[in-house]
Amino acid sequence: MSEFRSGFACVVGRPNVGKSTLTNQLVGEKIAITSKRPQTTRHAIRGLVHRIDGQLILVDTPGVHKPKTLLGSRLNDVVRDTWSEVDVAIFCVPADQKIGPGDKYIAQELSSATRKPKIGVVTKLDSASQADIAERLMELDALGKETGCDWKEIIPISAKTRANLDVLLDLIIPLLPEGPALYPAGIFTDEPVETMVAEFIREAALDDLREELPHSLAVVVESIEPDEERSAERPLMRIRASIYVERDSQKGIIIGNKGSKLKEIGSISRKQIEKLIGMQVFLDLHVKIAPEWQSDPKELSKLGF
Ligand SMILES: Nc1nc2c(ncn2[C@@H]2O[C@H](COP(=O)(O)OP(=O)(O)OP(=O)(O)O)[C@@H](O)[C@H]2O)c(=O)[nH]1
Ligand SMILES: [Mg+2]
Repeated sequence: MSEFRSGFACVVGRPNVGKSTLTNQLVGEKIAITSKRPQTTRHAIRGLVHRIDGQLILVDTPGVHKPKTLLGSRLNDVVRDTWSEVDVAIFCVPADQKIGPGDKYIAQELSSATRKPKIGVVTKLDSASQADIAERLMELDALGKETGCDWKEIIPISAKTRANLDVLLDLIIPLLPEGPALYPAGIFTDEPVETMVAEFIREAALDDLREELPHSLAVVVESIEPDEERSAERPLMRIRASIYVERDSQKGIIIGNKGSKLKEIGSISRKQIEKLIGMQVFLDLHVKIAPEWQSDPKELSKLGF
């Protein structure tokens, strides 16, 4: 019988190509928030895949892009730091868009950053025609040769329909070093509860937002405390969180007409938070302004970047 393997694989690519959706599907739990807007993920998120033949620690990363703000360049740095630490890199391009200069830039950087094995993945298989998928696979093959990425394998997948997800895992596990499990069974992520709560709130707020507003949002959990007046049979967690925006006009959008938008953000995220912590939650949300926080080093560090 072959030895048990364990190690790290990062998921990289341009914004919005489906990295977080893929990570969640491989892990089998929602650990990373997703949205139809680009630049959703803002930190490296570890997710665990437990198998009989090995343990894979997936690292979902922010989409690499041309930065317009200090936040953007810090996010790109997060990705570069991750490349050098993993055993395998999973490079994603979407089936429904031609490979372009953004993908080439990332592949070149990845190639010079690490000599570790790389897998080329065409995502969103369900959203493209057979002809488009074939074209994308050929483009990805050519990109690998051009940039020196030298893909170990190239595979089309769909996180939505789960097509080829097990095949992808079968390709990754043998590339990990032999060794014992690094995390106990039953754990899906090492993200702190505060971070997951803040992210669920941000995801609920992102829904339906237009133009630059998604980028202007940040969420900070101020406190998580059990309600002392509740009995042990009916516990309640009180969570206080702040949603930051950059301008007064944005504050109005997040609060909505008579508070309707804020109420909706609360009720959508509360369901996910209750599932996460396994008890009833009272969510106290406040909207605050941090002018130009995406480009202000002091504000960025206050917000955890
Ligand atoms: N049709 C289809 N849509 C998908 C699939 N995977 C992801 N998407 C959609 O693509 C959009 C972006 O998905 P994310 O997983 O947030 O993308 P990401 O690469 O993590 O984006 P950033 O965090 O911004 O870098 C969302 O609207 C997803 O629902 C898929 O397999 N099929
Ligand atoms: Mg993401």
